[in-house]
Amino acid sequence: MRIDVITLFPELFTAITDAGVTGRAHAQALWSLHAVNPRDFSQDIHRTVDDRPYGGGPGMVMMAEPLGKAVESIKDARGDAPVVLLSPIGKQFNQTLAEETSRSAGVVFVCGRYEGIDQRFIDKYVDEQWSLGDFVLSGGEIAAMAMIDATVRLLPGVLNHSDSALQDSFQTSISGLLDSPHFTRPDVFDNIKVPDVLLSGNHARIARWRREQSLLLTEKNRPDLIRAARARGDLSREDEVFLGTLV
Ligand code: 4HQ
Repeated sequence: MRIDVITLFPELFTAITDAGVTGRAHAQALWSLHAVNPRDFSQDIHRTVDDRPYGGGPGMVMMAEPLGKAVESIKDARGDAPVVLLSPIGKQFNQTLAEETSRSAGVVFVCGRYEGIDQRFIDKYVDEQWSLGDFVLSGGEIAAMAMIDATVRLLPGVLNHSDSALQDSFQTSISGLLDSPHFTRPDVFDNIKVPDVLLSGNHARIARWRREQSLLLTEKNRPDLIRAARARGDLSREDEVFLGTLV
């Protein structure tokens, strides 16, 4: 997978190219990152990329021309990958969008800074707008990195244990329930013992216990996800009995 980013801060992306699961996958060439700095396409000696807003008001606005030239510079390399602007007005990113992106050839992320971006750039070049959530960031870079991380770990061959992506919280393809709690050695910590069932060696009982913990945790923290799982037909009669929906 090829990911392009248009950013004034390309060095920030070493957080995902040089560390952890995404770093290992990058070293294995399972994905590549191509950062383009709009400052390199500025027209003046000061390498200006922002200016004061027409009509007045606080802060600065990113100029259309350096951003447009940055996108034009990757026109041939990006193929038909969509140009995605990180913005709180966009579609909220979620696991389904991460899955769809992981099945695509790539994305061009445009990371804004300052108060905003000249609307003429957005109208001419941007195909979609995606949001990390309902909060205000100082730049699109952290949002883009979160989305790239969620996407890259779904690529074939990235996770060493083939099941771990499927078991994670929010992985909609298994059940859309939250993950059950995890424990490792020692078996007693701060006078608290690991649940006996996990030491029993009885894999059917362990699987049922984990399912019930998922149901409990999801009912407590995200009852909306229980309703969605029920609507999809993902809850068994046994699950419903456990939740107390049935006798
Ligand atoms: N932005 N999800 C970048 C965000 C944001 C979000 C506001 C986009 C600031 C400079 N991006 N500008 N939420 O808050 O993606």
